[in-house]
Amino acid sequence: MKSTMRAAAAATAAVCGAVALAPTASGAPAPEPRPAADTTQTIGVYRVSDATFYLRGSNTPGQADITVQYGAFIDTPLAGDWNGDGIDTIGTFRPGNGTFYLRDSNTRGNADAVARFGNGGDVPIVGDWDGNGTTTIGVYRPENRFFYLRNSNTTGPADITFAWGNAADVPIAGDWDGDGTTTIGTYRVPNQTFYLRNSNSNGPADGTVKYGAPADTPLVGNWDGDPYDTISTYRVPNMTFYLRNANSPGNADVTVQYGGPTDVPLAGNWS
Ligand SMILES: [Ca+2]
Ligand SMILES: [Ca+2]
Ligand SMILES: [Ca+2]
Ligand SMILES: [Ca+2]
Repeated sequence: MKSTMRAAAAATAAVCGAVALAPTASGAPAPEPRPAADTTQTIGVYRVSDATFYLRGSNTPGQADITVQYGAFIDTPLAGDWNGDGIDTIGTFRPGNGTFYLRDSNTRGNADAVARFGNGGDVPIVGDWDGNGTTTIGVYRPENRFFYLRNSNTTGPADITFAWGNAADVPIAGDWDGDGTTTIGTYRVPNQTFYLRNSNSNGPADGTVKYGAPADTPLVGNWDGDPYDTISTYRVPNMTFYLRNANSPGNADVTVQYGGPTDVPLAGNWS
């Protein structure tokens, strides 16, 4: 994600600053500039039947590179950079108690952050709403079509609240315009259309893209490492990801068969 790139740039700037202030008499060679962090995301799935994440390190068919049992079978899986270190890690939202359980590594263990936020019937969404490099929590409430977004992964009130979308919409989130902040969107299942908004506020869609087939699950990711998150879908009957590198109609840029029939698709920069 863009936030990853920004964090890398900040780290590089910090190194350069330290060099400028260091005494030159030491004779120590100047460190090589660090290469920009890889912001490319790859696919993964959460298998409901065994409450396990199967994460893949490339957008190609094959075995999972990382397998992590985490959460309960009733949970909704999540992925994000909860601690701002450039790596996306796993998390879940438990509908029964409206609680997020976020883990800072893609390994088994207890949640590093637990946040009570939203109601049991809410749909979780996550993003870097304030552009500071960390992914934080949010929910979409279908009953009133309101988004509730929070800028920290802690229990507390929403920092941003607004209405958007229609009753049949599935909420999504991404950095559509590459400015470093995540904003919302929806996928309208009956007409297989993405509606994208470049600010977290009420107003018209900034982009409308027809993409996918009936029964597809929408997915958002940055598959090519440019500054933009883009739309994609996962098709359950043939367990195939249809990844697109532009927020425009067209054919998938990458097609990957991966996962199983009860799986939920994910995207992340896993390692
Ligand atoms: Ca992280
Ligand atoms: Ca943030
Ligand atoms: Ca943005
Ligand atoms: Ca991209």
